[in-house]
Amino acid sequence: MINETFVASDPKSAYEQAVQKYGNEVSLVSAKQIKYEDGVLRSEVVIAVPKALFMEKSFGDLSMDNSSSDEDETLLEEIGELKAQLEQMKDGLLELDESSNVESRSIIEEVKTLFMKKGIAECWLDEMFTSLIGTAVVEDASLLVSYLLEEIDEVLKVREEDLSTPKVMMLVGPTGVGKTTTIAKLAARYAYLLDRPYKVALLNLDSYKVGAIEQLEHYADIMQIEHSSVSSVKEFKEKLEQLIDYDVILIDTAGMSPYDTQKFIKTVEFVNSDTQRNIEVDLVLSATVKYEDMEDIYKNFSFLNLDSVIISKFDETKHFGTLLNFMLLYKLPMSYFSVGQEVPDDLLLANKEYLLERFIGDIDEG
Ligand SMILES: Nc1nc2c(ncn2[C@@H]2O[C@H](COP(=O)(O)OP(=O)(O)O)[C@@H](O)[C@H]2O)c(=O)[nH]1
Ligand SMILES: [Mg+2]
Repeated sequence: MINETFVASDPKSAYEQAVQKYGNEVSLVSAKQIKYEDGVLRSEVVIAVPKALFMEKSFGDLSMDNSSSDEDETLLEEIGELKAQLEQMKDGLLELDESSNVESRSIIEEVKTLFMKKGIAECWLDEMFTSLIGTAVVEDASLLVSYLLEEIDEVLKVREEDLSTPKVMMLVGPTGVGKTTTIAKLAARYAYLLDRPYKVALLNLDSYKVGAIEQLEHYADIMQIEHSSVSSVKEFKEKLEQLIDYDVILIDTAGMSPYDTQKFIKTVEFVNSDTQRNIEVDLVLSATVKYEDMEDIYKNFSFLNLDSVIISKFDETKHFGTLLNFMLLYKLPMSYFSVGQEVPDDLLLANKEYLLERFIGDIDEG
C-alpha cells in the first residue's frame, strides 16, 4: 500500500478529495488539524491506497506494466515517497510566499505609521507602496525607509540663486511668518555679502500692520539701503520705473492676511501690473506650519503664481514632515532657509541635504 496526504480546510473535504481520486477503496491512515505558518488551520488526511491503483491514478500509462516483483514494489514506494516529498516542498514554498507576504505587509504598515506620524500624507505613501509591492524593498524596513527618503529627495527641488539679471522679488505669506526679517537678511546679503555689491531697494506694499513700515525702514536705515512705501498700483508702477537701474528690488507685503480678499485682489493687481520687469513671488512658509493650515496657505497664495518657497523658523522645530509633505504635494522649488532671528546671519541658500538630514534625525527618534 502507498500513503498519500490530502489537505483541505476540514477533514471531510480532504477525505472527499481522496475518494474522488481513488474511489471507495481508500483506507484512512490518519487525520489531523495543523496551523500553517500563515495562521490558517488546515486538515491533513493521510490515506492508504493499493499500489496498482496509486500507479494508475498518479502515472496513468506507466501503470500498464503491472509487474509485482519486489523490485517494482520498491520502485513504486520510492516514487510515492518522492511524490509526497515534492508535495511537501511545494507546500513549503507556498508557505514561504505567504509568510513573506505577511511580513512585508507588516513592514509597510510599520514604516507607513512612522512616516505618517512625522507628517507625511497617507496618499503619497500609498502611491509609493503600490509600486513597491512584490519587490525586495518592502522586505526590509530600513531599505524601505531609505527608498522613501530617496523619493523625497527626488521630488524636492531647489531654485538656484541667480542675480545675473535684475530682479523684483515679492515675499508673501501669513502674518508673523518672517517676511520682513527675511527681506532684511536678503537685502544685506545682496548688498554686502556676495562677490560684488548689488544695488538693492526695499519696497513696502502695505501699511495695515502697525509698525510694519517702521520695521522695514529701520533695517533699511541701518544698512543704508533705499526704501519706500506705496499704497496704490499707480504708485507702485511709478516706483518700479524710478528704480529701474537697481539690481534687486525686494517687496514686503506686511499685513496681508490670506483671508482678506480685497487685499489679495490688490496684491494680484500689483503683481500683474504692467511693469517692465517680471515680478517673482516667493512664499514664506514657516517650518512649524501646521498640517491643518497647509492647504489653506497654498490655496490662498498659489494664485499669485508662486516661484519659490522660502522656509523660515527652521530653528523652531525638530519636525519637518509637514513641511516636506507640503513640498511633496505642491512641488514648488525652495530658494532660502531662515534659521534664526539674526539679521543677516541666519539665512541659508536652500539645501536638500540640510532639510533631509533633519527629517532623518526626526525619523531616527522613532
Ligand atoms: N526663531 C526664528 N524667528 C524668526 C525667524 N524669522 C523671523 N523670526 C521672528 O518672527 C517674528 C515675525 O517676523 P516678521 O519678519 O515680522 O514676520 P512678518 O509678519 O512675516 O513680516 C519676529 O519676531 C522675527 O524675529 C526665524 O527664522 N527663526
Ligand atoms: Mg512684516
